Amino acid sequence: MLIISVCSATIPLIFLIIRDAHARRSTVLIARGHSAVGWMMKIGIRSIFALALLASHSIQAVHGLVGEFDRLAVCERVIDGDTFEIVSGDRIRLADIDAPESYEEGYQEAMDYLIDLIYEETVYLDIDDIYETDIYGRYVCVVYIRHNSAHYKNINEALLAVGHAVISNYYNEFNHYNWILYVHEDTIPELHSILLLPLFMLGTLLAALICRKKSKA
Ligand SMILES: [Ca+2]
Ligand SMILES: [Ca+2]
Ligand SMILES: [Ca+2]
Repeated sequence: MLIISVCSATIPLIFLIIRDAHARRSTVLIARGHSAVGWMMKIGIRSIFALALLASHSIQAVHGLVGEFDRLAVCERVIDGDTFEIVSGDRIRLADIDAPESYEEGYQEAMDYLIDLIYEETVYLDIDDIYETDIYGRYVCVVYIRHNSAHYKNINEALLAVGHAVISNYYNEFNHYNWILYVHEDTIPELHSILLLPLFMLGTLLAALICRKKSKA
């Protein structure tokens, strides 16, 4: 997801730079009275890029608020109340929470609760975009499951809500103050990103074609 965000922000930027270099040449032509239409096109293309940049930054701002789905997986084994394994063998550590260890009170209850929620279920993983894994190589995630036709359930928040885990905040992309137990699917920005990416590609391609056509003229 981070890659998509970076691309969405940088592709329009790169073309802005290319476009600017091209525009300097056009300005010389305009000054010589060669192209009045060129100046109009220059303004139009710049507007498109400005909108694209604005949209890409909006997506990134939204990411920080409500989360995203970086990966789909199936839970194969629950290790304790805050750690589980997916079918690929990767381990998932629930971000910013802590459930009791095997020698602590409440260990079994927390683990049983997590088993009830996710064992052999499809899980939607929002992986930490900053570090991705912790020092043990476990993916640090906020985990979601399908709750109903319109909502996902935030598992990290669910464990907190029933008291099987406590906040243990680390530096990562997540802020537990923003978590809500049931997230409406329309607020998951991944869906918007999927729609927006082809628009960026189309806009970029269009601009490249216009630049090329004008260069030939
Ligand atoms: Ca723990
Ligand atoms: Ca993420
Ligand atoms: Ca955090």
